[in-house]
Amino acid sequence: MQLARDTTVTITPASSVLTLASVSGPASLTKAGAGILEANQIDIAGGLNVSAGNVKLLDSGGATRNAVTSLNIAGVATVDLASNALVVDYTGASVAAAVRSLLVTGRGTGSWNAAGLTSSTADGTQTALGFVEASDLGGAVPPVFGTVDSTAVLVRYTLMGDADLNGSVDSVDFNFLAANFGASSQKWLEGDFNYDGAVDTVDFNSLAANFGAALPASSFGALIPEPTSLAIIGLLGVSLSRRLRKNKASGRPVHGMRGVWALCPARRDANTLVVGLIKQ
Ligand SMILES: [Ca+2]
Ligand SMILES: [Ca+2]
Ligand SMILES: [Ca+2]
Repeated sequence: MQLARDTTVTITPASSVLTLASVSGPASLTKAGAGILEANQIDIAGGLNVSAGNVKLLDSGGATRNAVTSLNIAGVATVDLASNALVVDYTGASVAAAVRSLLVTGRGTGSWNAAGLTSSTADGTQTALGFVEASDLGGAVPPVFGTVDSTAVLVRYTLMGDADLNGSVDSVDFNFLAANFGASSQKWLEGDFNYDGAVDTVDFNSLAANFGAALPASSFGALIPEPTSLAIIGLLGVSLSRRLRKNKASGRPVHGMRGVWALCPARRDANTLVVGLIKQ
């Protein structure tokens, strides 16, 4: 559906479903009514406003890029991103905090099945929706988001622990988490994968469980197997060990590391520290 001008689509009653291949054009889309609007893709140079009901982006065998210039979801309404990606290409003041608030409500109690910006594909254990301010990625915007300017908020379905939203969980993600460990009021990029603001052992365990795994490039089959738990422990242990030694040698505090020590019941060396965290 090509939008030539701002358009309101009303779907009612709640059991009604309107399925569109794609929605594009230089205009805003408002979805009203308690029914469901399904689409393979929404890529518009305008806002997406959902005053009621559900807008669902369909799974299509790979992460589809969707784009809007603003996103408004009423309290009882839902945008279901499923396994896809969304660019909120705003102008002016950042909308990152507002998008995060929509994700917090969409996550609900952890199952990603509540009103707001949510994902019926995410399970909240292995997968979730992550978000990031594009400018915080330092130019390393994952290809799934296409070309974006510095004023854009990026959201995608991905693995828990994938801080930089590139679809895999590795040492880059771990370093984001480690640098902020023990801090509060943090965001996904900084290692808060369960949206409580804190970067702690819950987030660490999510990352550790997916360490070495990647989203399938073009299918939704089994995730690429991760290495053994022992390998995860060893790798993370080495990384933390280096940080701690650096801290000790310089005499200067490394941000976040105090929290790691405080949480560890057995801290004779760095490897013991990490094993202790994983076992919590
Ligand atoms: Ca922009
Ligand atoms: Ca990553
Ligand atoms: Ca957290």
